[in-house]
Amino acid sequence: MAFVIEQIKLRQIEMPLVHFFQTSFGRTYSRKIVLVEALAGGISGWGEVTAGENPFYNEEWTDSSWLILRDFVAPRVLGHEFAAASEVGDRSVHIRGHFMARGGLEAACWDLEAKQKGIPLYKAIGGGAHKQIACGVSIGIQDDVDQLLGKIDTEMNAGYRRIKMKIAPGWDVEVIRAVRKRFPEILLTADANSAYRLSDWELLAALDEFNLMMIEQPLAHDEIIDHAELQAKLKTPICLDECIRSAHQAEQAIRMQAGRIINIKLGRVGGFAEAIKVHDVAMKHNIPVWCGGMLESGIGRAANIALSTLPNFVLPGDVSASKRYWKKDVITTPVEVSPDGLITVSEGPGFGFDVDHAFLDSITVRQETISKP
Ligand code: OSB
Ligand code: MG
Repeated sequence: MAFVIEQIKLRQIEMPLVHFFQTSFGRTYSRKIVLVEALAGGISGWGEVTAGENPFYNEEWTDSSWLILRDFVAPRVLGHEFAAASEVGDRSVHIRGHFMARGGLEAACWDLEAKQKGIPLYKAIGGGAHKQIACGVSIGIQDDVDQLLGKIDTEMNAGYRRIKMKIAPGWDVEVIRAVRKRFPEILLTADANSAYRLSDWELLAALDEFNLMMIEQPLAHDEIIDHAELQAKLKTPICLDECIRSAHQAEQAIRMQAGRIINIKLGRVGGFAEAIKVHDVAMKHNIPVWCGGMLESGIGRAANIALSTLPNFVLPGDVSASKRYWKKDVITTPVEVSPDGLITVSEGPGFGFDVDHAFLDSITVRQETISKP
């Protein structure tokens, strides 16, 4: 079903997190999120830009995504006839980087297409292999070890199936030792967000004794070759996050044995079309994937749920309940997780939730509607 986007609405919201979130690159108390609404024929599709508040995870941040979308992506997409949402990304492939900005609009177009067809987003993307999504949680660096142990206890009791803890120099071997002592059996992973160098390999090899399911992105954000060298020295599987920005890079990383698991993030790879390709490349090579999170509002969260229904999403992801992040989410019914750690996929049209417009307006700090000149 073809569509022509008549208007694009950019909206920036601000929402304080229930608890701060700290990675190796910094601490966040409040999110500044850009939401994208794509309008065609009276239908509106919603997407979320997953960029952070600063260019520390990758090069993008809230403000850069706004400008890229307004000045470079929207003019290429408005008024163009698309035969399918899968073609939207192609209109801005000439832009270097800025995948999260581009991915926010791309995701909005998939939601639009799904609503046009009257089907759930997960069906529009060819998913549906899982009707329930297995959930893990990502727990940031805390003020002290007791606070971390308390958080892990809370999340295990809530039913989550896998605990990921953030690590950084000074918050690694001894902290993981303390976690393992208290929780010897849990599925445990560690995410370094690029905090180490290959020369730190002995410290990373010291983590082998803790039976981690994986160690995520230990080395630089754009590094594949050193990860291959590191993986050869470790028993623990490496999971790649930051450095996989396309299916081509996924294929190269797999070929080089730079890791044994891939974390797919919708924004990081520029949207659904590329995320599906990364998924397919990994599946072809028997590399399991899971869905990463970027502290999304309900709109991005719903997109992650749809993505997670593709068949090779076989490991618990970082997609968890709205209430872990927000006092109140931007969707009328929050994302909930069952006591056995599952999210049931919505059968509603599009992304499967209703936007709480009044609440959204109350937390909007800027808004701009872009139409074809
Ligand atoms: O590396 O997965 C990451 C949040 C911000 C930036 C990077 C990462 C994360 C998370 C959060 O781990 C996952 C979540 O949304 O809960
Ligand atoms: Mg990560």
